[in-house]
Amino acid sequence: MSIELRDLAVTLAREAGELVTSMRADIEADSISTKSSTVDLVTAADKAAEKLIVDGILAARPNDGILGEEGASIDSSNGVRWIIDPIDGTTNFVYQIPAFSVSIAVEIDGVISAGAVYQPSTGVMYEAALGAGARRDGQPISVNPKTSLETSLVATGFAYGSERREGQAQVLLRLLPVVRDIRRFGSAALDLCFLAEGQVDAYYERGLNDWDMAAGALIAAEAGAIVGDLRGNGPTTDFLVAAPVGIFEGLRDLLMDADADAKP
Ligand code: LIP
Repeated sequence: MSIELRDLAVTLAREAGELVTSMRADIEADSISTKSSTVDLVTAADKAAEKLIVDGILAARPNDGILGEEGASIDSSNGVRWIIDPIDGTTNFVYQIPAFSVSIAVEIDGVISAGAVYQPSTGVMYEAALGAGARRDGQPISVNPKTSLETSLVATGFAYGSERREGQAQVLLRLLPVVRDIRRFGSAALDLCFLAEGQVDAYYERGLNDWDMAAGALIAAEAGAIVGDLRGNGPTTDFLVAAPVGIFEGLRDLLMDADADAKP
Protein backbone atom coordinates (compact mmCIF):
# COMPACT_ATOMS: atom_id res chain seq x y z
CA MET A 1 0.00 0.00 0.00
CA SER A 2 2.84 2.43 0.77
CA ILE A 3 4.26 1.96 -2.74
CA GLU A 4 0.86 2.77 -4.29
CA LEU A 5 0.55 5.85 -2.07
CA ARG A 6 4.11 6.93 -2.92
CA ASP A 7 3.40 6.70 -6.63
CA LEU A 8 0.24 8.82 -6.30
CA ALA A 9 2.19 11.37 -4.26
CA VAL A 10 4.83 11.50 -7.02
CA THR A 11 2.18 12.07 -9.69
CA LEU A 12 0.45 14.85 -7.75
CA ALA A 13 3.72 16.51 -6.70
CA ARG A 14 4.82 16.73 -10.34
CA GLU A 15 1.44 18.09 -11.47
CA ALA A 16 1.47 20.70 -8.69
CA GLY A 17 5.06 21.60 -9.55
CA GLU A 18 4.13 22.17 -13.17
CA LEU A 19 1.22 24.38 -12.06
CA VAL A 20 3.31 26.61 -9.78
CA THR A 21 5.98 26.89 -12.46
CA SER A 22 3.35 28.14 -14.91
CA MET A 23 2.18 30.69 -12.32
CA ARG A 24 5.63 31.78 -11.15
CA ALA A 25 6.34 34.27 -13.93
CA ASP A 26 3.05 36.07 -13.35
CA ILE A 27 3.08 36.28 -9.54
CA GLU A 28 1.95 39.81 -8.84
CA ALA A 29 2.65 41.68 -5.62
CA ASP A 30 -1.10 41.79 -4.92
CA SER A 31 -1.27 37.99 -4.95
CA ILE A 32 1.32 37.71 -2.16
CA SER A 33 0.10 37.91 1.43
CA THR A 34 1.61 37.15 4.83
CA LYS A 35 0.76 34.70 7.63
CA SER A 36 2.58 34.44 10.97
CA SER A 37 4.80 37.45 10.38
CA THR A 38 5.57 40.08 7.74
CA VAL A 39 8.16 37.71 6.25
CA ASP A 40 5.98 34.54 6.26
CA LEU A 41 4.70 34.68 2.69
CA VAL A 42 1.90 32.86 0.86
CA THR A 43 0.91 33.27 -2.79
CA ALA A 44 -1.96 32.38 -5.08
CA ALA A 45 0.28 29.59 -6.40
CA ASP A 46 0.56 28.01 -2.93
CA LYS A 47 -3.23 27.92 -2.69
CA ALA A 48 -3.79 26.72 -6.27
CA ALA A 49 -1.23 23.94 -5.86
CA GLU A 50 -2.79 22.76 -2.61
CA LYS A 51 -6.24 22.67 -4.29
CA LEU A 52 -4.86 20.64 -7.22
CA ILE A 53 -3.30 18.11 -4.84
CA VAL A 54 -6.40 17.87 -2.62
CA ASP A 55 -8.68 17.38 -5.65
CA GLY A 56 -6.35 14.67 -6.98
CA ILE A 57 -6.27 12.82 -3.67
CA LEU A 58 -10.06 12.91 -3.19
CA ALA A 59 -10.70 11.78 -6.77
CA ALA A 60 -8.52 8.71 -6.20
CA ARG A 61 -9.05 8.10 -2.50
CA PRO A 62 -12.22 9.79 -1.17
CA ASN A 63 -11.94 8.37 2.39
CA ASP A 64 -8.44 9.66 3.11
CA GLY A 65 -7.68 12.50 5.51
CA ILE A 66 -5.74 15.60 4.47
CA LEU A 67 -3.70 18.28 6.25
CA GLY A 68 -2.38 21.13 4.12
CA GLU A 69 -0.26 24.17 4.95
CA GLU A 70 -2.74 26.48 3.23
CA GLY A 71 -5.79 25.26 5.17
CA ALA A 72 -6.84 21.85 3.83
CA SER A 73 -8.20 19.87 6.77
CA ILE A 74 -10.17 16.66 6.24
CA ASP A 75 -10.55 13.85 8.77
CA SER A 76 -9.56 10.35 7.69
CA SER A 77 -12.08 7.49 7.87
CA ASN A 78 -9.55 4.79 6.95
CA GLY A 79 -6.33 5.65 8.83
CA VAL A 80 -4.66 7.23 5.80
CA ARG A 81 -3.81 10.94 6.02
CA TRP A 82 -1.99 13.13 3.49
CA ILE A 83 0.30 15.95 4.71
CA ILE A 84 0.89 18.65 2.08
CA ASP A 85 3.25 21.60 1.70
CA PRO A 86 2.26 22.89 -1.75
CA ILE A 87 5.29 25.16 -1.95
CA ASP A 88 8.02 24.58 0.61
CA GLY A 89 10.34 27.56 0.34
CA THR A 90 7.74 30.15 -0.60
CA THR A 91 10.16 33.01 0.01
CA ASN A 92 12.52 31.51 -2.57
CA PHE A 93 9.58 31.02 -4.95
CA VAL A 94 8.63 34.70 -4.64
CA TYR A 95 12.26 35.82 -5.12
CA GLN A 96 12.66 33.51 -8.18
CA ILE A 97 15.32 31.50 -6.29
CA PRO A 98 15.20 27.83 -7.49
CA ALA A 99 15.33 26.21 -4.00
CA PHE A 100 11.61 25.53 -3.53
CA SER A 101 9.68 22.25 -3.64
CA VAL A 102 6.31 20.53 -3.51
CA SER A 103 6.24 18.18 -0.53
CA ILE A 104 3.60 15.45 -0.10
CA ALA A 105 3.68 12.82 2.66
CA VAL A 106 1.23 10.02 3.48
CA GLU A 107 0.64 8.71 6.98
CA ILE A 108 -0.88 5.27 7.61
CA ASP A 109 -2.25 4.82 11.14
CA GLY A 110 -0.01 7.60 12.41
CA VAL A 111 3.20 6.40 10.70
CA ILE A 112 4.65 8.37 7.77
CA SER A 113 4.82 5.63 5.10
CA ALA A 114 5.25 7.38 1.77
CA GLY A 115 6.61 10.67 0.54
CA ALA A 116 7.47 12.69 -2.55
CA VAL A 117 9.42 15.95 -2.82
CA TYR A 118 9.56 17.60 -6.24
CA GLN A 119 11.84 20.50 -7.16
CA PRO A 120 10.09 22.23 -10.09
CA SER A 121 13.08 24.38 -11.07
CA THR A 122 15.22 21.29 -11.78
CA GLY A 123 12.53 18.69 -12.47
CA VAL A 124 14.11 16.43 -9.86
CA MET A 125 11.81 14.05 -7.97
CA TYR A 126 12.73 12.57 -4.60
CA GLU A 127 10.57 9.76 -3.25
CA ALA A 128 10.41 7.05 -0.60
CA ALA A 129 8.13 4.37 0.78
CA LEU A 130 8.62 2.90 4.26
CA GLY A 131 11.08 0.02 4.04
CA ALA A 132 11.52 0.41 0.27
CA GLY A 133 14.41 2.89 0.21
CA ALA A 134 14.76 6.43 -1.12
CA ARG A 135 15.17 7.45 -4.74
CA ARG A 136 16.06 10.45 -6.86
CA ASP A 137 14.48 10.26 -10.32
CA GLY A 138 14.00 6.54 -9.78
CA GLN A 139 17.61 5.85 -8.75
CA PRO A 140 18.51 4.74 -5.18
CA ILE A 141 20.16 7.39 -3.00
CA SER A 142 21.98 7.25 0.33
CA VAL A 143 23.56 9.61 2.85
CA ASN A 144 27.30 10.27 3.03
CA PRO A 145 28.95 7.85 5.50
CA LYS A 146 30.50 10.73 7.47
CA THR A 147 32.33 10.14 10.75
CA SER A 148 33.80 13.58 11.37
CA LEU A 149 31.67 16.60 12.30
CA GLU A 150 34.55 19.04 11.60
CA THR A 151 34.46 18.06 7.90
CA SER A 152 30.66 17.99 7.68
CA LEU A 153 28.54 20.38 5.63
CA VAL A 154 25.48 21.17 7.76
CA ALA A 155 22.20 22.61 6.49
CA THR A 156 19.76 24.49 8.67
CA GLY A 157 16.94 27.00 8.53
CA PHE A 158 15.50 29.85 10.55
CA ALA A 159 12.08 30.80 11.86
CA TYR A 160 9.83 33.64 10.76
CA GLY A 161 9.72 35.16 14.26
CA SER A 162 12.55 37.51 15.30
CA GLU A 163 12.79 36.26 18.91
CA ARG A 164 13.37 32.65 17.82
CA ARG A 165 15.76 33.80 15.08
CA GLU A 166 17.91 35.46 17.74
CA GLY A 167 18.15 32.14 19.61
CA GLN A 168 18.93 30.31 16.36
CA ALA A 169 21.74 32.78 15.63
CA GLN A 170 23.25 32.02 19.07
CA VAL A 171 23.20 28.29 18.25
CA LEU A 172 24.88 29.03 14.93
CA LEU A 173 27.70 30.82 16.77
CA ARG A 174 28.47 27.53 18.57
CA LEU A 175 28.22 25.35 15.47
CA LEU A 176 29.89 27.35 12.69
CA PRO A 177 33.48 27.13 14.08
CA VAL A 178 33.37 23.32 14.48
CA VAL A 179 31.88 22.11 11.18
CA ARG A 180 33.02 22.38 7.54
CA ASP A 181 30.38 24.99 6.74
CA ILE A 182 26.70 25.85 6.97
CA ARG A 183 24.14 25.96 4.18
CA ARG A 184 20.73 27.62 4.39
CA PHE A 185 18.71 26.73 1.28
CA GLY A 186 15.27 27.84 2.51
CA SER A 187 13.26 24.63 2.01
CA ALA A 188 13.30 22.01 4.77
CA ALA A 189 11.98 19.38 2.37
CA LEU A 190 14.92 19.98 0.01
CA ASP A 191 17.40 20.16 2.92
CA LEU A 192 16.34 16.64 3.91
CA CYS A 193 16.50 15.37 0.32
CA PHE A 194 19.95 16.92 -0.18
CA LEU A 195 21.00 15.05 2.98
CA ALA A 196 19.49 11.85 1.58
CA GLU A 197 21.65 12.05 -1.55
CA GLY A 198 24.80 13.32 0.15
CA GLN A 199 24.75 16.92 -1.08
CA VAL A 200 24.92 17.95 2.58
CA ASP A 201 26.09 15.82 5.51
CA ALA A 202 23.51 16.79 8.15
CA TYR A 203 20.50 19.03 8.75
CA TYR A 204 18.83 20.51 11.80
CA GLU A 205 16.09 23.04 12.39
CA ARG A 206 13.95 24.22 15.28
CA GLY A 207 10.24 24.88 14.84
CA LEU A 208 9.29 23.21 11.56
CA ASN A 209 5.69 22.39 10.76
CA ASP A 210 4.63 18.81 10.03
CA TRP A 211 4.14 19.65 6.36
CA ASP A 212 7.70 21.06 6.05
CA MET A 213 9.35 17.86 7.23
CA ALA A 214 7.02 14.85 6.85
CA ALA A 215 8.06 13.68 3.36
CA GLY A 216 11.70 14.77 3.57
CA ALA A 217 12.23 13.06 6.92
CA LEU A 218 11.06 9.71 5.49
CA ILE A 219 13.26 10.17 2.39
CA ALA A 220 16.29 10.95 4.59
CA ALA A 221 15.59 8.01 6.92
CA GLU A 222 15.11 5.60 4.00
CA ALA A 223 18.46 6.87 2.64
CA GLY A 224 20.18 5.86 5.90
CA ALA A 225 19.96 8.97 8.09
CA ILE A 226 19.02 8.95 11.75
CA VAL A 227 16.18 11.46 12.08
CA GLY A 228 14.99 12.62 15.49
CA ASP A 229 14.81 15.37 18.05
CA LEU A 230 17.45 16.15 20.70
CA ARG A 231 15.83 13.98 23.40
CA GLY A 232 15.96 10.52 21.83
CA ASN A 233 12.56 10.78 20.16
CA GLY A 234 11.46 11.07 16.56
CA PRO A 235 11.42 14.46 14.82
CA THR A 236 8.93 16.96 16.26
CA THR A 237 7.75 20.45 15.46
CA ASP A 238 10.03 21.52 18.33
CA PHE A 239 13.20 20.18 16.78
CA LEU A 240 14.52 18.01 13.97
CA VAL A 241 18.08 16.80 13.54
CA ALA A 242 19.06 14.38 10.78
CA ALA A 243 22.50 12.90 10.08
CA PRO A 244 24.36 9.68 9.25
CA VAL A 245 25.06 7.39 12.22
CA GLY A 246 28.75 8.44 12.31
CA ILE A 247 28.02 12.06 13.23
CA PHE A 248 24.47 12.04 14.61
CA GLU A 249 25.36 11.79 18.30
CA GLY A 250 28.16 14.36 18.03
CA LEU A 251 25.86 16.86 16.34
CA ARG A 252 22.99 16.15 18.72
CA ASP A 253 25.25 16.59 21.77
CA LEU A 254 26.60 19.89 20.40
CA LEU A 255 23.07 21.18 19.78
CA MET A 256 21.95 19.98 23.23
CA ASP A 257 24.90 21.81 24.80
CA ALA A 258 23.81 24.95 22.92
CA ASP A 259 20.24 24.54 24.25
CA ALA A 260 19.13 24.52 20.63
CA ASP A 261 15.63 23.17 21.41
CA ALA A 262 15.13 25.21 24.58
CA LYS A 263 15.56 28.70 23.18
CA PRO A 264 12.35 30.58 22.23
C1 LIP B 1 10.10 27.01 5.15
C2 LIP B 1 10.93 25.84 5.62
C3 LIP B 1 12.36 26.27 5.92
C4 LIP B 1 12.32 27.25 7.04
C5 LIP B 1 11.54 28.46 6.58
C6 LIP B 1 10.11 28.09 6.20
P1 LIP B 1 7.72 27.44 4.01
O1 LIP B 1 8.79 26.57 4.89
O2 LIP B 1 10.93 24.83 4.63
O3 LIP B 1 13.18 25.19 6.28
O4 LIP B 1 13.62 27.59 7.42
O5 LIP B 1 11.53 29.40 7.62
O6 LIP B 1 9.43 27.62 7.34
O7 LIP B 1 7.16 28.45 4.97
O8 LIP B 1 8.42 28.08 2.88
O9 LIP B 1 6.68 26.43 3.57
